[in-house]
Amino acid sequence: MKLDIQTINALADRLEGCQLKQQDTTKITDDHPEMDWDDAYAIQDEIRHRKVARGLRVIGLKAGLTSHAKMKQMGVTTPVFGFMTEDYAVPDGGECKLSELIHPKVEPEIAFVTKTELRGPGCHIGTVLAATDFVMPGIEVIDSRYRDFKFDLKSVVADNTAAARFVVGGQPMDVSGVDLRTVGIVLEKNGSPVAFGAGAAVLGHPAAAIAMLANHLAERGECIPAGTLILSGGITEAVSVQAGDNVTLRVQGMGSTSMRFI
Ligand code: 0L1
Ligand code: MG
Repeated sequence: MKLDIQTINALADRLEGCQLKQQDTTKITDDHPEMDWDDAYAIQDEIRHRKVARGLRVIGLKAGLTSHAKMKQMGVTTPVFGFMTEDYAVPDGGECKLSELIHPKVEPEIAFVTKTELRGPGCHIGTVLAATDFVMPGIEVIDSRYRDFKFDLKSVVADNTAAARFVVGGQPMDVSGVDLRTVGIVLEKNGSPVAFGAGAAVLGHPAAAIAMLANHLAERGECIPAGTLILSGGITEAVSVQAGDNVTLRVQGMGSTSMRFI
């Protein structure tokens, strides 16, 4: 690690402060170019500790930047991992308040729920499918705390991968009933299709993103516990939203989930 604990704490305060006050900031590597990956995840960990200390439960994990469309959109090459607390969950068909966010965008994703613990190293698509209880449609609302979404990978890891809100719903499906590579998705805004894709856009198979997450956690001595909800990453580019927008994700064979921005 290159940063001392006082700097890690100050950066966690800065980033979480931006989230809580709906303010943006410049990317933190501008001020700390020496920052390494351990520093970036340590800042994210500090943000998680602050939320848990305020009584919020961590209710899910996420992989981000897992599709070539997203990587190209953001000019990066590697997936990143983050967490979601209970206040990020929007009920299916419910409302998402723009006044609590900076400049949100939505991403169509496949959500996994595990039935057994997943512990790396060495996790692969097979171990992930064996440990999966069901999959279902999920929309992630990302809200980078960085001005104009200008960041690099370490800055986005420190910012908990822009996690902000999510909704899951539709028809939960056993993984034996679906080929997650070829499953089709349509993201609609106000009834009009705005993005299309198939599961394979995520690292060739969405379960590969979950395997990468498990192997990443293993390097930190952690695992994915049974019963964990995990968003596997945007299948398409992220789509901007405004007040009044209704966003629906339809996934082949799994129904739909939606939210409305107010
Ligand atoms: O979920 C994700 O793909 C993370 C995205 C983080 C970068 C962004 O703000 O688009
Ligand atoms: Mg995402």
